[in-house]
Amino acid sequence: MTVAASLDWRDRAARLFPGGVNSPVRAYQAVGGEPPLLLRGKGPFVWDEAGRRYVDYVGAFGPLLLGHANHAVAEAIATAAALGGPFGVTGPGEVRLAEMIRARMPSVERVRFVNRGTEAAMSALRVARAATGRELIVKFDGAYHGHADSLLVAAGSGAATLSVPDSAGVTRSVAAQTLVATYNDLASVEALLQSHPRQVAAVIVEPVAANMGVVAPLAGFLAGLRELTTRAGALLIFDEVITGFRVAPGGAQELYGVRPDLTVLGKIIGGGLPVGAYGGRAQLMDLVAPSGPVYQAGTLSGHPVVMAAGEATLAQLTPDVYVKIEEQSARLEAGLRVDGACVARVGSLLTLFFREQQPRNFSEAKASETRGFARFFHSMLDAGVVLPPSQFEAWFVSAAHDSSVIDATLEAARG
Ligand code: KE4
Repeated sequence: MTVAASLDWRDRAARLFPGGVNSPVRAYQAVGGEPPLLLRGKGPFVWDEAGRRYVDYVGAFGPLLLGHANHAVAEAIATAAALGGPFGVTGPGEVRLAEMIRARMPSVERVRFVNRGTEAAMSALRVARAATGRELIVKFDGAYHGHADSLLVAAGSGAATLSVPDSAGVTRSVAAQTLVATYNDLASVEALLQSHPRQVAAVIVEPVAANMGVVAPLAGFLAGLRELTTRAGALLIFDEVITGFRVAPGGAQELYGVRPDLTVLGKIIGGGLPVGAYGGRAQLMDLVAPSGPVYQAGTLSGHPVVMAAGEATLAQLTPDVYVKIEEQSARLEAGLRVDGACVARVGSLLTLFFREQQPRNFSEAKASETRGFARFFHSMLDAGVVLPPSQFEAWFVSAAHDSSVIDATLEAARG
């Protein structure tokens, strides 16, 4: 494609989509410059309109744990698409994928497929409110659970506080039902639960925070949340949209040995196609229509092509694949030496923070030198490595990132 042609695409996109994009992070506002026009991907690589190849650490922001255009996933999609549908009734693909999820995450006794993580998180909150008869929820400053109104709130100080909306169009009354605590700070959660006795329906947490950059749970944090919520009669919801089937075969709940009441899923279980799911204890999930009074529905939920992509993905995630991903991710972490920056990593999730110490919460993450990150981002892009365009995103290492790809990445980072 000629440069003129690619400029034409950008001009047309700018006139069609808000900010020229269909999701804000893709506009590169946090790092500046024009996003490349990427037309093809295979394994760990993507190519732009001029045929330039990049090592890709965006990985569709998490779904592509097997890399781009995985052969078995692409075949499964083509086969399922050729069979027509969806048919408006439950199909074998939904059953098979749900059984694979449950086999890996025993806490998910029942599950409902939806079409994206936002929908899954929103629905899980509805179940929690119905199950407890309570209205308030607790989330963590810097955590992202999709763009449902009640989850688009910012903390004030980051300590226990009532919230104000951080998006136009979210009403103060909706935001006021969301309380915000500080990640890795059990006291901030306890303070909220004590100051709102018998009012909190659930605490929702990214068990490994990945939307403030990667921030690991401190020892005892997740177990502490389990204890605090149980004692308060509130549900514990793990948002495993990113961590699910990535940080371990059974996600963060397996890695840290903490069993949530409800789990929110997405990304990897769709193999790169639009998907979400929420699930948990049967007694809770049987509250969902048509077996119970919690209404939730979706035209394309459980789409056979999406189910086939998810099934083909999970089927390839064998123990030795996790070992390989861990080895390569550890090599990347060990080799990344950038002045003024430190590496935070959990499994194949990694962030290079432009600060001296790994942050333990969003306030510390926000103190990173984001201009330094932007400079680094562009130096890597110029060197043929495309990173997520924000200091507050995770790099996603895939099973396709082999030693030669990691070495090329480290070479690029040395500048
Ligand atoms: P979706 O509605 O975008 O499928 O999922 C929302 C969501 C829920 N929970 C967690 C932990 C998430 O990370 C996300 C979405 N992740 C972002 C990237 N950090 C999606 C990228 C984007 O918004 O374009």
